[in-house]
Amino acid sequence: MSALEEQITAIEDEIRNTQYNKATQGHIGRLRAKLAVLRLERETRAKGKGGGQGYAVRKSGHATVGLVGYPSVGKSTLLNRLTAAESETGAYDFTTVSIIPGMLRWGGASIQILDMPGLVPGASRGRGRGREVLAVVRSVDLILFLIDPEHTNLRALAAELEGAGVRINQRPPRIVVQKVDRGGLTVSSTVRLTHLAGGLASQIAREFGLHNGSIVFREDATADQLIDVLAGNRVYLPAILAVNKAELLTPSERTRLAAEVRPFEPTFVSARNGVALDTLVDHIGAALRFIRVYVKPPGQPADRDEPVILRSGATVSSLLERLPGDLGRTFKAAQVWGKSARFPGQTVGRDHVLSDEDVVTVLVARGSARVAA
Ligand SMILES: Nc1nc2c(ncn2[C@@H]2O[C@H](COP(=O)(O)OP(=O)(O)O)[C@@H](O)[C@H]2O)c(=O)[nH]1
Ligand SMILES: [Mg+2]
Repeated sequence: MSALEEQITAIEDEIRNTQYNKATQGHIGRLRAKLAVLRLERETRAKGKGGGQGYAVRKSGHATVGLVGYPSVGKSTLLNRLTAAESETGAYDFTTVSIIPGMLRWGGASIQILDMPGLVPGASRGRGRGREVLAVVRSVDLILFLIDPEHTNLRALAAELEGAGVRINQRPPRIVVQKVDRGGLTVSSTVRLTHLAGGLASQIAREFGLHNGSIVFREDATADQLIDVLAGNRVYLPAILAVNKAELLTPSERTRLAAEVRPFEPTFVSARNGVALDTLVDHIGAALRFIRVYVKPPGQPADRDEPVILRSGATVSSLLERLPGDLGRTFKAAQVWGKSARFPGQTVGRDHVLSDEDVVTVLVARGSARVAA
């Protein structure tokens, strides 16, 4: 074991063996910060050695879903059932050694599903090509966890993702950090801090080498949340859960399993028998939060037959990227009718956030071709 690995293990052990309470919360917070810094160092070294490169997966479609689960739970079977992909299946572990994509249609949107090699404990530390798989997981739009009656340890699976900097069903902490050259460190907050009182926030910041600058808390954040912001390489992804091989479970076993995995609300499916797959696809579609936007050329009716599919939170800019022509350059303004408009036909700029079923007219600068799409 390298000296770095030894330090990491020692701190992990100490955290595990320290009872968390008011008296120890500061100590544990500092240990967690030290650990996060050492893990970042490990990442940097792994990248330098050519590890963590990730698989070359071409993203296509309106969104990408990563199928994440232990080996043999039926990920490849499910992918083959949902899409036209041909992913190898087998009754033994490690069948899927590369990442297989498949495409699914849902309400006018095409959704790419990636069958990942099964995650094994220790993946985030590099076991079983774990680092490469996790690098791909970081780039998806939605995680679909798949478990089966034999592999129900969702917590351990989630922990591997956590270790790779993925935050599941959380929003980014409302903490703003700014770094400057001199003048010391100021910590302020708009709310009372209960987890990071008494100088703990600045102690944690120092572990990350932040000695000059400011930290502003807009929520009562935990040490882990501050560490996430300081580490800076976290991704925040939505996730849903399906339980495969559900035909093997009695109703009461289902109820018990559902209670175990809360707050997830699992969809019970049988990939092999094709049971409840439509329900699962609907859950995937809903979780991706698509919106439909209709383009209306000036002076003409909107094209209601072919909406442009975007993700919730998309702006006029995201729409421009999806339309033919060089609208990013020639764009002047847009007019919007629908839920996102304050009044019908409101004139907006590129940063305007669109809503489902908005109608949009794109206006281009004089001299360029007038009309969008
Ligand atoms: N009983 C049962 N077995 C299934 C189901 N789906 C897949 N399997 C079996 O589980 C084994 C592993 O499937 P595979 O798709 O290769 O799993 P992966 O390693 O997660 O990709 C195979 O023998 C499948 O036939 C299911 O719904 N019910
Ligand atoms: Mg497989």
